Amino acid sequence: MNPTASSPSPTGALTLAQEKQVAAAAALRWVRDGMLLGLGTGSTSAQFIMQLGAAVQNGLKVQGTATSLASEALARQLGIPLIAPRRGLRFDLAVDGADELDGQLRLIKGGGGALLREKVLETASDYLVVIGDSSKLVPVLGRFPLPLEVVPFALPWVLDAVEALGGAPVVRMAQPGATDYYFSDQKNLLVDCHFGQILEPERLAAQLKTIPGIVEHGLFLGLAKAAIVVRDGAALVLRP
Ligand code: ABF
Repeated sequence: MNPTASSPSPTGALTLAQEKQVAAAAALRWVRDGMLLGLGTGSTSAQFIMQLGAAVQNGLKVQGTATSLASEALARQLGIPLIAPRRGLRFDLAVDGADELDGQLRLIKGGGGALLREKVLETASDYLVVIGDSSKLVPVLGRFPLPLEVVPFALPWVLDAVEALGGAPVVRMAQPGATDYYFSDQKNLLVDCHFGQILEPERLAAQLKTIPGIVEHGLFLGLAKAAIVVRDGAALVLRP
């Protein structure tokens, strides 16, 4: 599980919550008047959306589309003009969090349950910048279980197929210890897959794409153009 926001960051300089604020503020400096923005999901993205909302109140002229109903509600509440998906819509900049990122900016995303809309929207973006606290950068992906979005009907066969690939699949529940399933904004299930170290993310991604019923997986490969991660209280910009 991701460390809680109030726990001290691995570096000790700032709390994780403070690190998220620093990363979000650094990303905000990349936003220009007139931009069409992809708005991410999760607590770090929420920091960015809140800071963006303040900038909009101060006259910044942007529009956005959110990667989840939760982010959409937050953006609307803050007065950020929203645009609905339409043919030909592309985003100048998408800002989103991640559960893990490696040195090649390969990502695991989906811990927040929004991986499908995130991947759709970020594929339609000219520039994805990932923002994260100091717990996100890892040498090898896989400490965080890989989320899959799965059509409910297909669940038994998807679980079998993931195990055949060497993963230990766990269906996400609405709450820890609950008896009812978590459902995505699209009313699909989320399956968190423990593969251990993922040494060949591209190969695993290709294998997962062959399994019918998996709507999308949480490996984001070749999408992020940059990442802003916080280390020792400072925002570092990483590029592949
Ligand atoms: C979202 O950001 C998800 O893909 C990912 O799970 C989440 C990370 O959450 P947080 O920023 O709260 O650590 O985009």
